[in-house]
Order: sequence, then structure tokens, then C-alpha cells
Amino acid sequence: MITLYSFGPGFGLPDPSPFVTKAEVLLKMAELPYRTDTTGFKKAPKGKLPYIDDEGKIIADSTFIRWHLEKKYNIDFDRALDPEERAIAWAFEKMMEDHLYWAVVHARWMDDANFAKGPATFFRGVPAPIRPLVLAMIRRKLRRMLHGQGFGRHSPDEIIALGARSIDATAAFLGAKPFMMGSEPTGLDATAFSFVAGALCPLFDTPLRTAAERHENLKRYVGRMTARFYPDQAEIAGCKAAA
Ligand SMILES: N[C@@H](CCC(=O)N[C@@H](CS)C(=O)NCC(=O)O)C(=O)O
Repeated sequence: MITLYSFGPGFGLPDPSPFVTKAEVLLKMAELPYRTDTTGFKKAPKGKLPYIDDEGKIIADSTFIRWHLEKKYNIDFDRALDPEERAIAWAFEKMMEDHLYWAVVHARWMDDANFAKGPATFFRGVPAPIRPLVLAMIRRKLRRMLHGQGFGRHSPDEIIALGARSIDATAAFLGAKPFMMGSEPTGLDATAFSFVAGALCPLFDTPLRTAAERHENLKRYVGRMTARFYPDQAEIAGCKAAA
């Protein structure tokens, strides 16, 4: 059985990490049996989640997990797509993972109020006397990551403008289609669902969420993906499950 190393459900999302959620949705799409394990972060080969253990083979990074599943289990998540559509799907996926993601990280980690009710809660187990120090250290690490990636060099308004443009592009491309690439889910939907739900997450007060909430089709999309892949959940990110 495959083990998916995750953070565990949080913030009203299947996982606070959109990359972990993406990997989980891919496993669900593949209809492969899997279990989740929330104790693997310290052993993460690339220092990040997700990674999987598939009968002793460790694969880190959601994209490599996807490629592994496709190769080992002879699955093509994009089987319905032609080469041009595959190229568009790849471009949208990477826009969310390498662009929108950083706006979400900024909103969750750099805003004091969002940080306190969100990421800071991951560290509840740290002894109280040293917790402020640990929180300050981890936030400094995230600030450095944002600076290195580049988003951290922009003003908060500029970051929101960039993130909102990616959200608007996603909504415009989804349009009236049930799923990103048409009438049935493809690999891109594992990513789009995870990142759109992350942006819509009601826990966080951010103009990014307001930008996402302006798009009724995105909210319905999250509800549709929830009904399909998390049928036990009544709603995710404030979007009611509905086919
Ligand atoms: N490219 C990776 C990104 C994974 C990633 O950024 N994971 C974050 C959580 S959203 C993480 O584990 N961060 C921990 C850290 O940087 O210390 C993937 O596709 O899996």
C-alpha cells in the first residue's frame, strides 16, 4: 500500500499544503489504495511534503509522485488531452505552483493575524517558553524563502495584484466547464482544486480570498471536486459539495 506523508487536515482543507492535497487527489483519481502518515516531515528527502513510500520506493515532490504513478501503474491522467491541451494544462499547473503559491504563502505567513490563527498553530506542541523564539525563527525562514523566490521583494499590494491575476486567469479559463480541461477531471484538476481551495480558505482574511470569492465558477468548481473526490465532506473551503 502507498503511504502519503502529509501534514494532516487543517484550516478546513484536506491538508494545509496544496501540494499534499494535489498528491492525495491524484491518488484518488488513480483509485489506488493509500494511507496517510503525518509523522514523516523530519525524514522528508527534500525537506518538504509531500512524499510517498510505494513498497519501499520513496518519491518526493508532487510532480514526481504524479510521474511515478503514471509510469508504475500505467495511468495517464491526461489521456483525454491532445498535445496542445497538455501544454496548456502544464502551464496552468506551474502558474499555480510557482506563482499563485507564493502569494498564498505571503498571505498566510507574513500577515500577523493570519499567521497567528494559521501556521502558528502548527507549533502548539513546542514548549511555551521557547515557542515565541521558534515562531520567529520559522517566520524568518519563510521571509527569506519569499525574498529568494522574488515575491518577497514586492509590496503587499503588488503581491496581491500578481496572485489575483493568476486567480482571474484560472477562473477565465475554467469558464463554464465542469473541470479545468473539459467535462471530466484531468491531472490539472488535482492542482487547480488544491490551490483554488487554498486561496478560498475562509480562515484567512486576505484580498486574495476576496479575489477568488468574486468568481462563482471557482466556488462551484471546488464544490464539484469535493463531491467527486471527498464525498464524505459536506464542504471544503466554504464551498458546499455539489456535483
Ligand atoms: N515542489 C514541491 C513543493 C512542496 C512544498 O513546497 N511543500 C511545502 C508545504 S506547502 C513544505 O513542505 N514546506 C516545508 C519547508 O519548506 O520547510 C511539490 O510539488 O511537492
